[in-house]
Amino acid sequence: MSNLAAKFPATNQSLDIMAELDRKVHWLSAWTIHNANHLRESRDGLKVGGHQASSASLATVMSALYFGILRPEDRVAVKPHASPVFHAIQYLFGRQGLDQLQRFRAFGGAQSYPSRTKDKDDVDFSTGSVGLGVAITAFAALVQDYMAARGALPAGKRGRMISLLGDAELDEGNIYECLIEGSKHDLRDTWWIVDYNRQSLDATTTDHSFERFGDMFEACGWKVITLKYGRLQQQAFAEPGGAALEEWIGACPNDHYAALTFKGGAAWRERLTAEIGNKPGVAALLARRSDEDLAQLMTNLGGHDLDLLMDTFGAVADDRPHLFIAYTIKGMGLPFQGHKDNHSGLMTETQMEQLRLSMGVAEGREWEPFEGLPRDPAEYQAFLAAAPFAAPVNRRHVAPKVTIPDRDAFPAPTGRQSTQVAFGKVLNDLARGGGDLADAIVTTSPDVTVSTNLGGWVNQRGLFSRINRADTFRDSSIASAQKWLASPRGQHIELGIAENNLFLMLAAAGLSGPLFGKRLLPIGTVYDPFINRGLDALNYACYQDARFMLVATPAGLTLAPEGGAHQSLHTPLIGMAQDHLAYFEPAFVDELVEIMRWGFGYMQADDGGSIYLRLSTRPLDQIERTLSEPDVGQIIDGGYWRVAPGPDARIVIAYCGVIAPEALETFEQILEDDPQAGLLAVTSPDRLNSGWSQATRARAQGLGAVSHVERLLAQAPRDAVLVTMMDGPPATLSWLGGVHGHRVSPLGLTRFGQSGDIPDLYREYGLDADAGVSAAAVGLLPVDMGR
Ligand SMILES: Cc1ncc(C[n+]2csc(CCOP(=O)(O)OP(=O)(O)O)c2C)c(N)n1
Ligand SMILES: [Mg+2]
Repeated sequence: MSNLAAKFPATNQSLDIMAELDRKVHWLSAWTIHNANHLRESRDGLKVGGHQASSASLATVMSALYFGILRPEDRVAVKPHASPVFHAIQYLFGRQGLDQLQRFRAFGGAQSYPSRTKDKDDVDFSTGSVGLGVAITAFAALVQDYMAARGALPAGKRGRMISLLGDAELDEGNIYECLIEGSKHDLRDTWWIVDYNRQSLDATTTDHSFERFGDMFEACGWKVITLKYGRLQQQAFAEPGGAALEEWIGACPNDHYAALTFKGGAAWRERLTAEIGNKPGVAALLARRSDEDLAQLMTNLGGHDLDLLMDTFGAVADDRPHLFIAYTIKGMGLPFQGHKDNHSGLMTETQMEQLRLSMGVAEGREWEPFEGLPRDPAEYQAFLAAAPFAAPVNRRHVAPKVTIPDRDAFPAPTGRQSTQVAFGKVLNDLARGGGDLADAIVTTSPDVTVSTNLGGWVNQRGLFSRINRADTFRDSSIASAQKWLASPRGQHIELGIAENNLFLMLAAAGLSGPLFGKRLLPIGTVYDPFINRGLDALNYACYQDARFMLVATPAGLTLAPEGGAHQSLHTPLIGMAQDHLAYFEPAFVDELVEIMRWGFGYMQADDGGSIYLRLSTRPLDQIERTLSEPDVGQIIDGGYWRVAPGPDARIVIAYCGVIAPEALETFEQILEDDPQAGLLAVTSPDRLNSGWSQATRARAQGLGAVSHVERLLAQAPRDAVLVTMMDGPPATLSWLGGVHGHRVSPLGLTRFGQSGDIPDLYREYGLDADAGVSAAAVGLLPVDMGR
């Protein structure tokens, strides 16, 4: 028996208390938005916003969940624009401060959309970009299975991963990508609860496509439960004339239903009388109700019926994924309920005043948690304290760190190598060597596992599946370099070709520490150009501070014969611009190995982040060298001088990544004219650039700070020309000129690529040594002579 049942054995009593608290949730969420828009001082004249209608739509569903159904191990992604409801509920639980509510949407206050990183109450998943918060719950359920298979979850502590979503969110394609992936992995413990108010942002949705949605989910193994009619309606349907009413509601177009909801009781009566008033029993059924009662009856949809919601959620006894379609009314109980324009609508001061009076809230006591409710506050407090969700359980774990083995565990491959192959070898070595780090790594890839060189790792660590799956080819003695054996012990999660899913998988696995108490170090591989396909999901993963290593390979024009559709041009700028993601593009494998080793630590550091490695299939002759500790420090900080410029240098070549041989060739040719020229290797334009910004900010605050790039470029005489070379946008490096005011001749890609071999393509796109030398020569010319 739950605490709640033990303490409040009379179900009716607890339901009544819950219904009263639900009223309070409605009130507080509306009031919080009102306060932000109408009462708080505005300094910039901007509309603050907040979604009173969207909040009212989902409030009762959320009350049912949080006050009765949820357990601490359950995790919830809340519909973004129901954030005020979430904060109100947390406030009633005593887990959200009044100050935060009063500063809703203000700096330092409760966030407009639930945010794991910015909100002070306990947000499980950030939401905001619709659709992504839905799908991440499925991936979190998969991660939970992965944890359970390793015995990393305490017995009986598997939670349900729950998404509360708007119906228009179901138009987002990433949901169906996730649905398909989920069915491949025998998804379980996932609930998606649709706030089916048949309104999106712009208008009322006109069709009844939900019958189709149900079919789609059922085809993917989900149980679909529709909560269409509330108990009042169900009772009315049982009265004489009720069948006609039910039939009428079933056939009523969404927009008509919404418009009548807005107009209210008299309009319902007029319409129902006109359309079914002559059917047996209907006139009497209507006559037995006042206009107000009739309006209440017609808006008593399943998603607003606490009793029904409790029964429905409470009755789920299995772990099948569940889709609940909860019929609701957008703006339920508010003056603009049902109005097609209510998405951004705000109640006026007068309307709010009326709501206050109807809620029994005394003026000046609007924020009082239990104001206007019939019972003693202590009774509500006791009820809330006894709710299963309120159990004093730590919901945000601080997982122990995984020890990174010393350098011996990371032997840099020797000989002619590409960074992509070397990446595969590093993982292969880790898999073979074993240990905590290897055990904490989980890899994932959207159907490019083999072609991104994860094969060796998978051969040793296997694929993850809740049930053992044989490797049929191996069992049939058919030769293959690749084992494809799946088991609960496997450490690679194979995904279909859907890059959104890759990033959501990385997001979920990258939150395993705080969510499940054990740290995973997820590594995802993808073809670099297809980062674009999942870019919003990547941003979403970073936004909530999930930690992962993204290995994007192959990249750039250098992928020569594969042609323009596979050559990524602009991803370096994504890497530079993306917050919480450190982008590296090493040329040599010893650099790569050091970056990976450091990266596993960075992924775990409190002030760390995720890693993006942009790699290549082009084999390069490696530099014979042993890196010292300071060398490694410079590689991690973003660059180092391969040849430092002399005091009279006129040219400096700065390159990043796989273009290293052409940069060296350019440099060697220039040496003939400029024996003091310099050669700068950039391993991370992102780290150099962000270090510079940080130092600039620190200096503005009066702190002494010099960034790595400033120190590096201080060695180049001020009138030297920087020739920057990059298999990517010239802008990735051309900003280097701004650091100390060097002139820059930037080389890089500004046009789509095409098939060819490297010499042809580098010549065509101006990335060969000839182009480098010309760029240097042009850079040296005075401005009025063609520069
Ligand atoms: C990816 C994305 N596109 C657009 C938006 C802007 N937007 C916010 S809410 C919304 C419609 C929401 O409708 P629904 O999901 O039905 O929620 P309701 O408010 O009706 O509960 C849109 C288009 C967004 N937040 N994310
Ligand atoms: Mg909607």
